[in-house]
Amino acid sequence: MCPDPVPVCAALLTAPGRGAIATIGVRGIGADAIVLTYFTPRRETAPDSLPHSQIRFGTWLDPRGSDDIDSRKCPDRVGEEIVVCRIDASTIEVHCHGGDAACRAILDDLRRAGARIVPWRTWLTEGEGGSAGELRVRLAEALTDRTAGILLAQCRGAWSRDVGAIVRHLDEGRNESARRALRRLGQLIPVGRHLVAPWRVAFVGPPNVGKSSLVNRLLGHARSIVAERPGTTRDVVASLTAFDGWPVELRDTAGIRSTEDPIENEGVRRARAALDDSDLVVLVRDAGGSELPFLPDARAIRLLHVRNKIDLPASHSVNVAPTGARFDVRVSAMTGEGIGELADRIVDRLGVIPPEPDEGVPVSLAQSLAVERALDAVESGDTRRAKALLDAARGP
Ligand SMILES: Nc1nc2c(ncn2[C@@H]2O[C@H](COP(=O)(O)OP(=O)(O)OP(=O)(O)O)[C@@H](O)[C@H]2O)c(=O)[nH]1
Ligand SMILES: [Mg+2]
Repeated sequence: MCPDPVPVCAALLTAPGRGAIATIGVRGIGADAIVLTYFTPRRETAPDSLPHSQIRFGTWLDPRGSDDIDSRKCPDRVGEEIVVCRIDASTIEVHCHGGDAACRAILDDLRRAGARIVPWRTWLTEGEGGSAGELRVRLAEALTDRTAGILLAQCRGAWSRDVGAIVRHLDEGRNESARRALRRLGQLIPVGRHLVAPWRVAFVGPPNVGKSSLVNRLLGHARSIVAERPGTTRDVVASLTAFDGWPVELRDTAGIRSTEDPIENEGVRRARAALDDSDLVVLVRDAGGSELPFLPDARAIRLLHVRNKIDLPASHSVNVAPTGARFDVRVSAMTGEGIGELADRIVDRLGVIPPEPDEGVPVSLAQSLAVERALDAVESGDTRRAKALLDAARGP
């Protein structure tokens, strides 16, 4: 028989799928009672509570097939061997075997006992509350060690400390210092936006210039099909990688040309759409001298002009990019020459400004808006509004 429903929630905290162990969190008033309904510790424990800051090894008995909780004492029933750990007054972790079956069985038992089963994101946001909970979710979603380090600094209070310092500047009339610090936070908005979402970099150009070969080289594996004949790539092929610890989605696109082929035409349409929808466009040309039927507007899009196939002698004099400027990078996807420089130039052109260690960074849209609006307010002399905006976005 299950106890009456209680305000307890439970969540699978480790990623679903195969693994040696998995962790299930149980939190709320009555979490002990629910866990002890199924869990029999090897060592004697008080009947209705688990000891603080200690772990207990024991057995989770599956009570299915019986309404009688005391049937767990039956010697012929086999349970799951688990470790239970009380984290704080209201939170318990159950460490069980990994894989779907064991986790599902335990979560089913918890649900039957009245626990609300929630996704791990909800577990984090409800547990920490407000912006601290959102930060914990972002930390779990960080795409690289570098971006995780920046998020960890925010979890430890870098953002709220730095914003608090700006509010103090304003309180004490140091408006110039506040303005400088807000400008710095403003510079860090793009980085904050790309801690859990990658920068998008599209490789665009005429057919056959080696766009797919370049993307494959940068990725280090043959993600896109490469062929001698033009018109090979038809779709936008997106792949996630990192340059210098910054997450980057490389988008290989169809060569842009006029064609009667409806499938290739759709590829060209998608390539043109990728132009508008990317943080940077790498415009690739080769020694053949073929050009795009149009030139992207360099005022609207960040562009990097790349000359590929420098291992081949140029049949035309292709030494300058269509803008008249020199190519930004000269590479050979075939030999690998210039590929390291290409990765560096992509990061430069994206305009990534790395924060100092332990520096505050706005990581959410609300924080970025607060920085921009507070800066506007300071510049127009409305320090009261600036303080209100920053206080609201400061978090714990
Ligand atoms: N010599 C030489 N050949 C290259 C280089 N890069 C690519 N190629 C060759 O150029 C041809 C076209 O390469 P792809 O990478 O498929 O070119 P693409 O721009 O993706 O072509 P589409 O998908 O048709 O637009 C293939 O035969 C490649 O092997 C290079 O740096 N040097
Ligand atoms: Mg291609």
